[in-house]
Amino acid sequence: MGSTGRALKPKVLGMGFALMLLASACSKSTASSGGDSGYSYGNSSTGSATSAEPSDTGSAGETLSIDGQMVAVHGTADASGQTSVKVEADTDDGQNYFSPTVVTGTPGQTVTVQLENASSTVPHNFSVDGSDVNVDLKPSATDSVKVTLPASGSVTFFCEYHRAAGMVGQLSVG
Ligand SMILES: [Cu+2]
Repeated sequence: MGSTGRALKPKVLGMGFALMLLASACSKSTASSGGDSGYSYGNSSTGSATSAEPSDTGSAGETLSIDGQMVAVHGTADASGQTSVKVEADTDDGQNYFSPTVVTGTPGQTVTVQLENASSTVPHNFSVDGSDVNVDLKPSATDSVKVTLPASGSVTFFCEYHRAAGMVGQLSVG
């Protein structure tokens, strides 16, 4: 009995893990910046239209897997019971993104997406996977388009110019 020569095999941490640690250590912290949302909606609209506004509730560095990519979450908006929802396309420090990243609502709900390209220099686009929704947004342009939320699960919306760079979001029903 008794085996001899038990080799010690050092366990090497994966590169990916090390990178994750690095990334979380570097996540930008903009503490104590009150009221930096930049949203200011006038109350001049008439009628009973209601609009969901993105809620950017802290949690900096939150990511979500959308369209097969890990993307930074720039807020979530709940469109349940609303007739419209605002979605901004923007570019910050070379990063192209939508805000909110996730729009939730009820199964099959139709909602008007009020689009705004918040960048004054970069053209964007709003398209919904599997539908004919495809809206070009010149710099600083606004537009609106009706979308139908899925019967279940979620569908991807994306900028057709920056989809591969992670400019994607999600229409999702609970
Ligand atoms: Cu874009």
